[in-house]
Amino acid sequence: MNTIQMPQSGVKKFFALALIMALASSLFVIAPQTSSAHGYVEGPASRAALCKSGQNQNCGSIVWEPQSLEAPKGFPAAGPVDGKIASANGAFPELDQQSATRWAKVNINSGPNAFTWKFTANHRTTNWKYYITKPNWNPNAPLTRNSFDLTPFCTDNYNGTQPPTTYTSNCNVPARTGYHVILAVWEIHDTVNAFYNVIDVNFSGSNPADTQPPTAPSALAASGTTTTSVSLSWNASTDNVGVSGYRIFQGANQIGTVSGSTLNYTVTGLTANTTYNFAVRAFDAAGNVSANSNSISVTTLAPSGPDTQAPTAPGGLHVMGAPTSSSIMLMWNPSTDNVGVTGYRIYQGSNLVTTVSGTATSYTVTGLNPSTTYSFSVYAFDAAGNQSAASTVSGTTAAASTAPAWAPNTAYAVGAKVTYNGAVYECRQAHTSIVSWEPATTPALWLLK
Ligand SMILES: [Cu+2]
Repeated sequence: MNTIQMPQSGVKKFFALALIMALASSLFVIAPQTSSAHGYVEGPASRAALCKSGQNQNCGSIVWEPQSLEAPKGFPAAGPVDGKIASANGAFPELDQQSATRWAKVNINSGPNAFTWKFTANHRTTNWKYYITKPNWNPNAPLTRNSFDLTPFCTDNYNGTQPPTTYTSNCNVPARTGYHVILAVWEIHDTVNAFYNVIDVNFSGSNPADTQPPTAPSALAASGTTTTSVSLSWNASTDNVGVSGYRIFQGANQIGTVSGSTLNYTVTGLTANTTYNFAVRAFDAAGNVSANSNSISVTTLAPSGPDTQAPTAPGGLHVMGAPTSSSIMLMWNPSTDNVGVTGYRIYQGSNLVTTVSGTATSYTVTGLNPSTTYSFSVYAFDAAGNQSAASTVSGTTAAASTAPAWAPNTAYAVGAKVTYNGAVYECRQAHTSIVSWEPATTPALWLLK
């Protein structure tokens, strides 16, 4: 178990720093952010997670939504600007306060560690990456790219598929002593954004590191196979300290996690008459992971008779990110079906806008009017023409922007706003524009608002 070390007093110093930070941040206009929410690191607990649990104080509104630290993807070339890395670009400015004593710390050891994300919407994922501050970083200065070793110590690729609602990366944390900050980045596959979480850690060196992984689970077997599900069971692993849990893999992807005392898992949402491979791995509290169990291949049953069963309604339908003045991005979780989901129909009010494929989980509705509320419905359908019940959500477009259109051969100062392809961008570095430096392709120069 990781323990939490509370911040030491240094109260005077902290308030002086807080005042300076408050004055500094009041110089900037913080744009209201309505981004929807999608996940955070719960173990070792992120700065925002410790705000939610109350171990960090005076955190601002992040206590209600530690899952909302969203900014453009592509760190370190793009992503949140220096000084606003911990707040994912400033929507939660308290998180950018930085001193050796401002934040509670989680004790960890170098070597194998498990990083567990909790997702409120488990979107298709490109990867998770983990960075750590340099050995000689300054814990009393704002976090910048220069604070971090910009080569991630861990990259966990996920190939654009959908993770389970709780997902663990197993990483080797480099050797450090004392207080450091780990930056965990979740890169969403089908949007322009990523989620940025900092974790305040203390390398105590007090516990000898556990580096011995559990034995591999054995005798993995399948039972109760249906057209869309299969039940897996296995024999327990052993470990020098204790088995914390098991991870279930379908092909290369982790599809679920169970506790160390659970020796079975039911896989659902499969497609009929299709072959899948499964394996299970055990892990311990230090994040050591066993070798794979035996792997098994299972073929789901073919449907008998005509298919009359409709897919489930798309779950978790939501508006993703901030709508522009003319577009709204919809996202949902995949429907399941006894045979397979062929596609989704997207309606604006009662009008069919489009049909997308059964593997799509997002669609951007365009051609909308500014400052207008729209109602959208999404239905899943299968190859036999069965259609699910509707999932419905409403969204409101942004006000029409008064910012001028972006143009080449123009001098832009930091903070200047322009419109480009219907979206508003803010200049992050003074420059004179040229053709090929359009805002959409130069994240180092322009921040999508
Ligand atoms: Cu989303």
